[in-house]
Amino acid sequence: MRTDQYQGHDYYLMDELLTEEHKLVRDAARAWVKKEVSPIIEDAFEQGKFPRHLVNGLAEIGAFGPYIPVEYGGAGLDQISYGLIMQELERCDSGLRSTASVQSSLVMYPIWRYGSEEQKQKYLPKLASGEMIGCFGLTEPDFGSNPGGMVTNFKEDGDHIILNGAKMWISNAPFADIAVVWAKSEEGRIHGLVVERGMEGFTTPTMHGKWSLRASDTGELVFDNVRVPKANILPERSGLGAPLSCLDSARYGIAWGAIGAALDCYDSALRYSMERTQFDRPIGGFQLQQKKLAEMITEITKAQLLTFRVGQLREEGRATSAQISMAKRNNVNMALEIAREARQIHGAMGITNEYPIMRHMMNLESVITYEGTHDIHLLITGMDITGENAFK
Ligand code: TGC
Ligand code: FAD
Repeated sequence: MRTDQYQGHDYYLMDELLTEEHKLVRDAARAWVKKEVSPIIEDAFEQGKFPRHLVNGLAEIGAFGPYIPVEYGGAGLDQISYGLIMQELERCDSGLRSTASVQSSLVMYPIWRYGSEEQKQKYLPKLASGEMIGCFGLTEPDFGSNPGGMVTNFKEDGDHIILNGAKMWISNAPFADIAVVWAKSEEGRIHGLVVERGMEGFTTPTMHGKWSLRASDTGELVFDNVRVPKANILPERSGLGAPLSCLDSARYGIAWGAIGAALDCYDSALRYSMERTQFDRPIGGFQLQQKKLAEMITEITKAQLLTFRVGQLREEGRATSAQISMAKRNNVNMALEIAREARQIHGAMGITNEYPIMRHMMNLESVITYEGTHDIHLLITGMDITGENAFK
C-alpha cells in the first residue's frame, strides 16, 4: 500500500477566493479521506463493496446534507463548501462521492425542498447523522435518458397507495433504509414518495458485474404491490421537473467531484514523472511528457474557475440547469481525458493498483453516463442556446 501523498494543486491561487470556513471544511474532508479511506479504497474497489463503516465519518465531515439547514441536522454550509467536500471525496474515489451525493442531493434535498414538515423532521436528522441511508429511484430498465417515460406507477387505496414497477442502476439501493422513488399516479403525473425498507413487496437486489464504481453498491428497486402510506408522498411538487431539479444539485456536486479525480491523477502523474528515470533523466524532463502535464493543469485550472463561478451563481440562486449541465459535462470529460493521459505517463505501472489511475478511469466511465450522459448534457446546452429541442 502506498502512502497518500496528495497535496492539492492551485495554479491560479483559487484559495484566495475561499473563506476560512471553506478551507476548514475542505481540509477536514481531505484529512479524513487520507486517514480513513485512502488506506482501504483499493481493497474495497477490488472486493466490489462500499465500506459501510465509513458512514459515520462521512456524517462527521458534513458530507451528508452539507447545505441542509442545521435545524434539520444538516451542516448549514454554502454551495462552495458542498462542492469542496465532493471534490475531496472524489479525489479519493468516485464511489465514495456517489454515496454522499445521493444521500445529500437526491434524498435529503427532495425531502427538504418538497417534503412536509413531518417528513423533514422524521427523515432529515437521521439522514444527516448517517443513522439512515437513502437512495434515489428514477432510472428504469427501459427509461434512462428519458425518465419521463417511466412506467412505475401507483393507485390510490384509501389512505395508502399501491406501488408497482422497478428501478435499476440505483446507487446505495442494496443497503438503503429508504428510497425516494419517482412514480406516476393514475392521472400519469410524476410524484416523489418515500419507500421504507421492510414495506411488504419492496426488494433491492444487488447488481453485480460492474467494472466501474466498484466501491459503491448499486442495485434495483422492485415494487410488487407495495402499500405505501399517502403521508409518504412528497406534497410540495409534482411533475418531471421535481426529480430533475434534484439532479441539478447532484450534477453540481459531480462537477466539483470530477475536479478531485482529475487532481489526483495529475498529482500522481507529476510525482511519477519526476521519480521515474529513463534515458538517464526523469521522464518529466522530456517535452512530450511536459505537454501532457501542462495540458492537464491547464484543463484543471479552467474547470476550477468554471465551477467556482457556477458555485457562486448557485449560492445566489441564479445558476441555470443548463449552466450546471455544462460544468458537469466539461469536468467529467476533462477528468476522464486526464486519467487516460496520466495512465500513459505511469507506463506499465499505470495499469496496477499501486496507483489510483485505472480506478479513477474506470469510475469516470460511470460518472460520464449517470446524472445525464455526456451527449444528453450537450443537447441541453444546444437547446439552451438555440431554443431548439433535439432530444425528440
Ligand atoms: P422536459 O420536457 O424538457 O422537461 C420536463 C419538465 O422539467 C423541467 N426541467 C427541469 N427542471 C429542473 N431542473 C432541470 N434540470 C430540468 N430540466 C427540465 C422542464 O422545464 C419541464 O417543466 P414543465 O413545468 O414545463 O413540465 O423533459 P424531457 O422529457 O424532454 O427530458 C429532458 C431531459 C432529457 C434533459 C431530461 O429528462 C434529462 O435530464 N435526462 C437525463 C436523465 C438523468 O440525468 N437521469 C439521472 C438519474 S439519477 C442518477 O443518475 C444518479 S447517479 C448518482 C450517483 O451515484 O452519484
Ligand atoms: P440510455 O438512455 O439508453 O442511453 C444510451 C446512449 O444513447 C447514451 O450514449 C445516450 O447519450 C444516448 N442517447 C439517449 N437519448 C438520446 C438522444 N435523445 N439523442 C442522442 N443520444 C441519445 N439512476 C438513478 O435513478 N439513481 C441512481 O442512483 C443511479 N445510479 C447509477 C449508478 C451507476 C453506477 C450507473 C452506471 C448509473 C446510475 N443511474 C442511476 C442510472 C443513470 O442515470 C443512467 O444510466 C443514465 O441516465 C443513462 O441511461 P441509460 O444507461 O439507460 O442509457
